Amino acid sequence: MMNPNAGFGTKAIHAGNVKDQQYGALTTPIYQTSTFVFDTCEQGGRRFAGEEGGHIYTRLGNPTTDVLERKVAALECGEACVATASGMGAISSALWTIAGAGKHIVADATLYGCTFALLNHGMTRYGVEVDFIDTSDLGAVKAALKENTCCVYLETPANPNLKITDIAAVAEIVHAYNPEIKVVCDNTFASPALQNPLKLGADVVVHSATKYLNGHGDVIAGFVVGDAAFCTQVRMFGLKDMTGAVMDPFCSFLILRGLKTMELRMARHCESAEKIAAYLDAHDKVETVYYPGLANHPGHDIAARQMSGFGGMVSFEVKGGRAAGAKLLNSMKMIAVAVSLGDAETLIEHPASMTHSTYSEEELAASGIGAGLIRLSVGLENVEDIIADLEQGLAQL
Ligand code: LCS
Repeated sequence: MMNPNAGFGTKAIHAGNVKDQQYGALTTPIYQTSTFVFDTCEQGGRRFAGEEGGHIYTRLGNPTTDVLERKVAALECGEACVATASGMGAISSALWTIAGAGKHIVADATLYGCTFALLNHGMTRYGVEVDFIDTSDLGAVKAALKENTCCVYLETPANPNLKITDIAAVAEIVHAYNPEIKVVCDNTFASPALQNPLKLGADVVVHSATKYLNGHGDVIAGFVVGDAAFCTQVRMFGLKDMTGAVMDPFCSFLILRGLKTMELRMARHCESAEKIAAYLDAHDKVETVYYPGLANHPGHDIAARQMSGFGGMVSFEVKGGRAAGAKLLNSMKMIAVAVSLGDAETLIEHPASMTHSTYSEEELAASGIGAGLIRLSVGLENVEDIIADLEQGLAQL
């Protein structure tokens, strides 16, 4: 039995593991099977009826993925977890479990582009009402709640401008209005190594595990974490019937492997990002830096309270706007021009034309996503080498 007070690194390695009774394997084996054989017809019936445990079919559960789900639940301090084939699979499986025609969702206006599209262009087609607000404005949160509100959805730090929302304050306002409303927090940017939204009062955490949780840029994956009853609904309806976005057992294995070093990786991401944010902030070719670790960031105090580190993402605008930003991207020698984040490699991208191209120009402006904004995912290379690449690029502007 795992000590519930064990540290993050220990849990990432040991929580949820099952001793291999057959061969004594140290690492969790990959059960690369779609289905499971029943002893009898009656046993199959009992498993479908939920009268007996045991596996049925990998869309409903798999032994490799079970270990990973228990581990991520432990890391997020949640009762249960459901693994999915992508972050969007997690978000859509959770939201289709919560919402339906006639229901109302309040969402922050600054979201990953495809989450924004799902809410703005997808769910509204099926009779779900969605209002976009600024969840860092607590008055706006209070004013947006209605009788049919079923969910308040936010990211903190938000993709791509690292806006910070006070999770505890939002949860308090929402639950005082109606305890049934689910506060859903996308914890992808912080990761559970730096922030646990459930401990701050959120009801549900969603993740793109494509990012820091896996950490090696080789899978697309997601998680939903919450109480056991909600996760069962997600597994048996949102995931099983609505999206079918199930994690593959080999992907589960890769994430189990990646998680073993997560605490070390996050410490390095944070340390380097803090240095790079300070370097950019002092650079005369740089207009603005968005990093919650900088004292001039509007969410700095809240971030210092609700996060144990400021994360590995740094966004900034260079003088000369969008054209100068494009020139900087094109001049990178080591840093890769690519979307995604949380990998060992440092990645740089232009949200307005890439990750957030689902927003119209007006929506970008209303959401505080500048046309020239550049987003940097600080990798695990030596920080001097990352800064040297930025330096040679900035020198060309
Ligand atoms: N939530 C956040 C905060 C994200 O950044 C992403 C993907 C998702 C959910 C969706 O996860 P996926 O389905 O891709 O696993 N963000 C990306 C990004 O910023 N660049 O490329 C993908």
